[in-house]
Amino acid sequence: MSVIIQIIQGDITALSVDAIVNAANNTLLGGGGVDGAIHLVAGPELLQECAALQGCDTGDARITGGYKLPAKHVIHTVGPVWQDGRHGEPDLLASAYHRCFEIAHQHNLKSIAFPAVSSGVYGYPMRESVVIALSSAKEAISMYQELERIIFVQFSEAAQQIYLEAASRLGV
Ligand code: AR6
Repeated sequence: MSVIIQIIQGDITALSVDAIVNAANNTLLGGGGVDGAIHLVAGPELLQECAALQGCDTGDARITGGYKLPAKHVIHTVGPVWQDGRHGEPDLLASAYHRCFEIAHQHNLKSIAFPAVSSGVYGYPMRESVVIALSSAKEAISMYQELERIIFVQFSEAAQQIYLEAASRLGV
C-alpha cells in the first residue's frame, strides 16, 4: 500500500489520528509550545500517566493515551536543545523521530502526526530539522508496512513553506 505523506499548517491537537507526537522535555511533565497545547486539550489524566513514566532521555520516546484529544495516543519525544550543531544534535533529532516510528510500529499504528520537534523553544533551525524529519519518514515507510499516513504539522505559514520546499527538493 502506498503511504500518504501530508504537510499541513494547523494545530496538531485537532487531528484524529492514531498518534500525535509531542515535542516534550526530559521530565515529561508538560511545558509550553506544542507540549502545553497537547496537555491542555488532553486534560489532567495525561499528566498523571506521564508522571508514572519517570521521564525520557533526549532522542528517545514514550507512548501514552490521548485522553480528551481526538488522537488515540500521544508519543512523547524529547529532541535536542540546539547549541551549534556540533554537539550531536542531528543524531539526537534523528533518533527522536526514529523512536517515534518504532513505537508506532510496536503498537501497530497506521497514522501519525509530527510537529517540528526541537524547532521551537529548543531552537533547532527548521531548514535543517526538516531534512531529518522527512528523511526519517522515508526510512520508516521502507521499514513498516502497516503505515498508511504520516502528517507533518506546522504552526506558522513560514514553517509550512520551509516544509513544502524541502519536500519538493527531497522528492517526498
Ligand atoms: N500544533 C502544531 N505545532 C505547534 C503547536 C501546535 N498546537 N504549538 C507549537 N507548535 P516547541 P521544542 C510548533 O517549542 O522546540 C516545551 O516547553 C512550534 O511553532 O513546542 O521541541 C517542552 O516542554 C514549533 O515549530 O518544542 C520543552 O521544554 C514546534 O511546534 C520544549 O518546549 C516545536 O516547538 C521543547 O521545545
